[in-house]
Amino acid sequence: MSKKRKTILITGATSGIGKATAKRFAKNGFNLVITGRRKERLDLLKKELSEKYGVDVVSSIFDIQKFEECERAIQKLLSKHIEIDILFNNAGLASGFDPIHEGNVDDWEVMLDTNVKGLLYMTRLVSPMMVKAGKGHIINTCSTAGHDVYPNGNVYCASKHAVEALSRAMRIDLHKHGLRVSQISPGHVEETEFAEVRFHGDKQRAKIYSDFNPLRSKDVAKVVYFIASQPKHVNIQEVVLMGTQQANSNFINRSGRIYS
Ligand code: 8X3
Repeated sequence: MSKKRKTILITGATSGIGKATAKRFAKNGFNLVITGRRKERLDLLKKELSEKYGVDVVSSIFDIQKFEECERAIQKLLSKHIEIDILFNNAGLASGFDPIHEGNVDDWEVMLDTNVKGLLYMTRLVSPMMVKAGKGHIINTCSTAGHDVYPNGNVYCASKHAVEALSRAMRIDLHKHGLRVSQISPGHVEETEFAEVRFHGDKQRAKIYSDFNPLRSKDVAKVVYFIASQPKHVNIQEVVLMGTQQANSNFINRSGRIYS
């Protein structure tokens, strides 16, 4: 990898916010490490971005829910002398939408393993290099669900509340080593697989954005880039962003798509 460019590692880069962020950073001359489970998608993105923007793109395929796989992936990067300047802990999902007394335990496991433990694994593996270098930036994808709760959101909201706590706690532990820790908390974002995954592939139920105008992935990516491109003495700790028609998790103006 060329030395002058900075490198961002993006988890969950195969779709939605992760993919849009990969595009935004590549366009701005960053080298990328894009990670996820779906090889074909990562290969396509790698080809597209390296050809279009002339940046180095490494794809790393692993399951973030498994510490050993994360560890192996990071060791491989280290063996190639790839230094990570920014870790974008973005991989996350909502699975299921049931009241707590009817919740599916498998859904709970996958959300907690991905949204909380996956973020922890990647942070534990990447942050020591940043501490050693005395610099680095960790940006966590939280959610408005890290601040609010809503009916049937129970475990997803809990997992994002954990991310919110971890971002604050990580900042306390890492600021004295010169690291920045930031968090983005988007509300509803379309052009992602979020709703479809939440409703287990039920496309009808997943149509939750048709009567209002939500954020797009690229709106969020723009904010991630803004956070990452501040001067070294500035750390934007958190950005909470929602579409204009959304006031919080529970109040959305669903009177049609205004501002389209
Ligand atoms: C996504 C936003 O409101 O569906 O994190 O939880 S919400």
